[in-house]
Amino acid sequence: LSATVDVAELIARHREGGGWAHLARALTAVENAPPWEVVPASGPPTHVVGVTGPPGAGKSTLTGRLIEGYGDAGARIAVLAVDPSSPLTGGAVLGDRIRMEESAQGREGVYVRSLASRGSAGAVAGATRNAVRLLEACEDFDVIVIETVGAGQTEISVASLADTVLFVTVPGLGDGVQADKAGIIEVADMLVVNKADRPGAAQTARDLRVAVGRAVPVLQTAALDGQGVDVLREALDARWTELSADGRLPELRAAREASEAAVVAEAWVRRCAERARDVTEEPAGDMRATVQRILREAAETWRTT
Ligand SMILES: Nc1nc2c(ncn2[C@@H]2O[C@H](COP(=O)(O)OP(=O)(O)OP(=O)(O)O)[C@@H](O)[C@H]2O)c(=O)[nH]1
Ligand SMILES: [Mg+2]
Repeated sequence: LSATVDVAELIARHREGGGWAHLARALTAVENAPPWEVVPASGPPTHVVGVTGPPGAGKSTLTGRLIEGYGDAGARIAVLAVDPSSPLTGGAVLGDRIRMEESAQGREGVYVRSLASRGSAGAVAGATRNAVRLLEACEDFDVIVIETVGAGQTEISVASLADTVLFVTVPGLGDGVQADKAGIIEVADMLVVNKADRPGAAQTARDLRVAVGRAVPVLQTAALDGQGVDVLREALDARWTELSADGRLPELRAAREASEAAVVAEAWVRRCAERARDVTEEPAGDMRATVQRILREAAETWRTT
């Protein structure tokens, strides 16, 4: 990263021990960096779980339970709560963080952090990807959870960073899912009907199975009292063991890298478009010359980074 902060150095210092301060600084650096600054992948792969779904489905409560479950099992877990800063979800993250920090309280090897990313889907996904890379580089975690709220393309871009995409919904939302054919459901690896203490959970689970139309585990949880969370954790671990054993992981990660390239490209194009807009505000701004200059600049940057 070309920022004033030496991320590699911070990670090295984190690994020497001494709390979370170095990691926190490194994460702040990537949070503020443009998405085309790519933290290189390093260290052995860590299971990255993307938790997503409609607002209020119980993602944070469920993640809190996972923190407790993994913590009790002696596993180390990092959680990134991604706030796409849309008007719809603004402010959600603070409450999330409080809920999850309650679960994390007093537990060693648990790191919870919110990532307040601004901008396009590409920008948010870029910052999240870099944060995940940092956490992986720490070699300090067994699981990395990314929680993101249902928010269209941003949700999909962020979830696609995960090795396992967990879609959380609630009883009664089975029909809405059917309309989501080209959406998040398409990339989900596991579905959870949370709030199973409410009526209709089994029916929603059946509707989901039909709507998805492929072999994807559909689980039921009641995160508030912790029911079903152990089964979920076992399913997550089983998937990770399988991915690691059957050779699919490198394939999956390669696909993830390809979508990263798209994220970086998207961020670049947007930046160029913004610049073009600025310049045309000048008197008699010459659009064609501007575009040519931007493309030349982009090409030079691509060549050198
Ligand atoms: N009845 C019931 N309520 C639940 C359950 N899990 C979560 N809740 C409640 O649902 C509300 C939303 O929970 P959150 O965990 O904040 O949901 P979220 O999906 O993280 O919400 P956003 O991040 O705002 O999208 C809270 O009031 C929880 O206490 C459950 O299993 N049963
Ligand atoms: Mg939440």
